[in-house]
Formats: sequence, C-alpha cells, structure tokens
Amino acid sequence: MPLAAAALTLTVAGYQAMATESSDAGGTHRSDRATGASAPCLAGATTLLGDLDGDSYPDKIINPGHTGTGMTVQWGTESGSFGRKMAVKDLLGARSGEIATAAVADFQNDGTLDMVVNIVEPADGDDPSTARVAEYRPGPLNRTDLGSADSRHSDIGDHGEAKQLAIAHYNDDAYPDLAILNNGGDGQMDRDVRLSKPGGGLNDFDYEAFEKYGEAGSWAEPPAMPGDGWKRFYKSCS
Ligand SMILES: [Ca+2]
Ligand SMILES: [Ca+2]
Repeated sequence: MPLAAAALTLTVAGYQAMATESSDAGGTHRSDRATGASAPCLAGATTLLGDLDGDSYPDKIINPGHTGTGMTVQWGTESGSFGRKMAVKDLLGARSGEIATAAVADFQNDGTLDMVVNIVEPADGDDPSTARVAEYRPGPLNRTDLGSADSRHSDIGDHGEAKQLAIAHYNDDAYPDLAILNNGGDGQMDRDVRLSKPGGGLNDFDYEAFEKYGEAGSWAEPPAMPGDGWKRFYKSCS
C-alpha cells in the first residue's frame, strides 16, 4: 500500500474512533438535563451537594465517616432548601439484618451524581455471603427507590461481603474510583478497588489494580479506607 493511502486509512480510523467517542458522549443525553445544575460541591467534609435525581436542583448527601453505611439524602427544592433526611438504606429497601452500603460521585463526570450500592446479609460463619443487590447506578436516580434506568450489575458483591464503600482517587484521571472494604472469608478483610474506565464508569475486579492500590488485611486489623475521595474531586461550595 502506498504510504499516503496508509496514512489516509489511519486518519479515517482515527476519525471513526473520534466519531464513536462523540456519539457516546452524545448518548449521555442526561447531561442535557443536568446543564442547569451546577457541579457537585462540598458543603462540609462529609456533605456533598449535587443533583442526584436529575431535576437540576442540588440534593444534599451526607456520608458520616465516609463509610457508605450511614448515608442520607435530602432532595433539593427550587428555592434552594432541602427536604427531610432519608436514610439511603431505607430507600434502597434493605431488609432487617442486611448491610447496605452506598458510594456517591459523578463517576461519568457528566454533572449528575451516580451511585454504587451493595446490599448483603452478613454470613455468621467463615464463608462470606454474596450480595443480594450490587449495582452501579448512573444518575439520575429515582427519588423513591434510588433506581436508575441504566443500572448495571457490579461484581463488588460477588466475591465477598462489602462492609464499606468509599470514593477514592487512585489512577490519575478525572473520574472517581471506588474502594471496597471486603470480607473475603476465613478472617480475611481486604481493601478492594474498582478503577474508573477511560471516559468514566467503573471496571470490574482486576488483580493488577488490587496489587497496586488494594491491601490485604484481617478481621482484627482491617486495611485503612480512603476518607478524602470527595475532596479529591469536588471543591468547597463556598
Ligand atoms: Ca435534585
Ligand atoms: Ca454522572
């Protein structure tokens, strides 16, 4: 093939790759709805203001201790006030005896907040149980049950019991990553990680990522979890 033709082929391939990317970006039609919403911001160390239900008004998400277990949501109103505090575990429909964990960030960086949820009934023996619900839920989320039209199964609940979820900034891009405090059974307690994909969203388990950013620990000495995830991605509201 003549050199010029090869170069042209490459250019066309490059153009097609770009076209695919931009049509993907166009596919995030929800960003249109979020254009009126301002970027999420921090109203305190454990309080994030951002639009979670897609009505363009910022909602208040409080995450005590950054553990994902005691998270609450208050829906924002047109006047800028917030409704009553709702426990995320109740909205998710966690049953008695189950542990519900959630992590909130704009994983796609499109202006609307997204959520990762995990619901599991802890095992009473050495073997961990698997999650009843483990999903990545791109916003906007339904006010009544935090459901998403684009929910996807997440593998965070497949290989152990998620005790805590936390936003992290591991690989060096604009998209949030996830840390999972995971009971792997037989006394093992690990910090697992799910790294962002190029363009946003989360990858599945990856051993290389675990080796680089994760940590093995025990029930007696669990690994530390990140507490600065929100701070790494969002500025103070004031
Ligand atoms: Ca809202
Ligand atoms: Ca988003």
